[in-house]
Amino acid sequence: MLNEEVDLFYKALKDTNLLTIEHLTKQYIEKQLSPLVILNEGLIAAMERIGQEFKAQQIWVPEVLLAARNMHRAIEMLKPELIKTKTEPRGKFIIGTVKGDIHDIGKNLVVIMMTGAGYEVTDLGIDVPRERFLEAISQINPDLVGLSALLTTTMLEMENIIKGIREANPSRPKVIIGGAPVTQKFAEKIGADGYAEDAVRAVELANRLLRERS
Ligand code: B12
Repeated sequence: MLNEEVDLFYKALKDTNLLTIEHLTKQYIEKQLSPLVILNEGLIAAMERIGQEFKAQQIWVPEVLLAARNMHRAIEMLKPELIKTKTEPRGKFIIGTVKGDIHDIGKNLVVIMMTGAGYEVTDLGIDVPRERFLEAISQINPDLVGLSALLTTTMLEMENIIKGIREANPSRPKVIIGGAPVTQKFAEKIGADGYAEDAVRAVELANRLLRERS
């Protein structure tokens, strides 16, 4: 996508009028552009700029909240396109954003892509404590669990949750983690089975882990 096109998404994310992002997203869907290109090269690239401005204290939480609201709307519009590829049931997946953290745009994208790839997904939402993960795991018996965190402080909670999961059952479920501050190295350090940097790679990782298991 051209720089000027990313500008359009950036401006639409900052617009208080929801119609702006709706019109733009609709226009790009009608152009028959791949929904993943609209998402990654348009919306996520524009959101990254907003993150940088936030970091540099050029904008504040209300503006980021506005961008998040607009991003949610655009993702809702892309959702039918993103999950079109639905295939045979692959396995059960539980996901949540860990305790203390309310960021959910990335997690919701992982939910959409995993659903599209045929996983039966249970979304525990945001600010999810370790006990809630453990309770859901014992009720649902998933093949995979996903933990999301966007803050350097809350990513530490992931280790605590993984310890609880392993204490209950050392071999099942597989645990995958993600979120902007998370790395492969961190995943290895805290005993996760895998890390993925985006929602498409999350599906590839999940498929690989389940193949290796069987
Ligand atoms: C939007 C946003 C918000 C919104 C969130 C709205 C919402 N509903 O999510 C609001 C305004 C609420 C917010 C609040 C705060 N935020 Co904020 N926020 C952001 C921002 C700008 C974008 C995040 C985002 O949605 N990115 C787009 C998505 C698509 O990307 P993603 O989340 O990384 O997800 C992808 C991958 O990481 C991966 N993935 C994600 N989860 C998972 C899970 C699994 C299992 C896998 C495999 C993969 C995976 O796949 C996703 C899709 O491709 C970031 C900046 C940034 N660069 O991340 C700051 C940022 C995360 N926020 C930050 C901060 C500091 C805060 C606040 C503390 C601010 C404050 N003073 O109150 C609060 C924290 C509130 C809390 N307790 O959680 C800092 C964190 C700094 C740090 N080092 O910890 C950041 C980095 C901004 C900055 N540069 O300073 N924020």
